[in-house]
Amino acid sequence: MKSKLLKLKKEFQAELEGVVDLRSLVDLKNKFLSRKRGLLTVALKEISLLPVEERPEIGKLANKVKGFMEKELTLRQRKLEAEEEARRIKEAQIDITIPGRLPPMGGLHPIMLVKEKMEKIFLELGYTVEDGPDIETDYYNFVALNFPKDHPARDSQATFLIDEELLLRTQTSPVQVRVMEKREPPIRIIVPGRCFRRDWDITHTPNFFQMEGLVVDEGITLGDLKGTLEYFVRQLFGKKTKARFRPSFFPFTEPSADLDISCFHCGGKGCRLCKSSGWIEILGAGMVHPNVFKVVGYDPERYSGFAWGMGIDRVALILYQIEDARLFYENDLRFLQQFREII
Ligand code: 2NM
Repeated sequence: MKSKLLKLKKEFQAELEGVVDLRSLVDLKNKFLSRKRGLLTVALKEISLLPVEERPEIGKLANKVKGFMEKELTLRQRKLEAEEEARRIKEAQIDITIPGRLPPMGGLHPIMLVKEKMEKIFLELGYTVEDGPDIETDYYNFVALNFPKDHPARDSQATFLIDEELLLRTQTSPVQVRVMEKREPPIRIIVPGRCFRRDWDITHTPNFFQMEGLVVDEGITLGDLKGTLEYFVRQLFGKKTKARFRPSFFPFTEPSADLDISCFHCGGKGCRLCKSSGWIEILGAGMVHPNVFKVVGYDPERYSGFAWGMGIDRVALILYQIEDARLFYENDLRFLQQFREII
């Protein structure tokens, strides 16, 4: 029995040499120590068949062999696990010298690019930027701006009405009214912002951006209006741009004018952009109507002023020569990504 135990120990040691991974280690453990058929387990059970006087010595030896096997198995298991961990780390090792993959970069929407360009021109002239609510009252959007009760713009066909009183603003001019109510002249402001009209075709979307401006002080003349807006279009479209004013009509200005610029694409010779006319309409403007001043409590005898308004979407269409205004609101990345670097 003694030699059998020693033989088992030798056999175990020899086989342990051949163990290269955790799986063969488990096999080895089962072969010798499995609770039912393990070779040592079976040998231990045989001890009870020995004569009583031999049992203590053999039992002691058997327990020593068992302890030895268990200890060796544990040590080997730790070693194999450490090796495997080291291998995994090595395989997963990150090469920190490889250049990183850039995260997708966002950029400004073309309408915002144009808005910022326009704002910069007026900020340099000392104007401030104002804003106000998208949802307006009939009073600020129409009444205060001298629209007659039956004006076509007040029709539900043209305007998004919320109820009797509220609507989505159709221009940003209600903000100018609110500013004039709160402040005394001199006023020198621009008002970019979202506007809403019930339109949807290649040059109109129901949601669009407008930039309006207002100057009020003593002694402001049509000459100031012309000088300011000519300077503005030259800054925006280039020094060679010519401007021409045509008589027009708005309820809130008198006199009123539309401003055309010479086509910056063909230089005025006539092309697709200017529809062969050589001129492109850019904005509407005029001297603020005395009725508007009365509404906000300014004395029209003392103060005069000019105001203008233009579509930012429209300017973006013209500047970037885009075919269809609806592209601005479809959020197709193939379209938007083309503007990433234009500033
Ligand atoms: C335009 C054209 C002409 C305008 C007038 C005013 C106000 F509030 F002062 F009366 N704000 N904006 C104005 C004048 C707007 O848009 C085409």
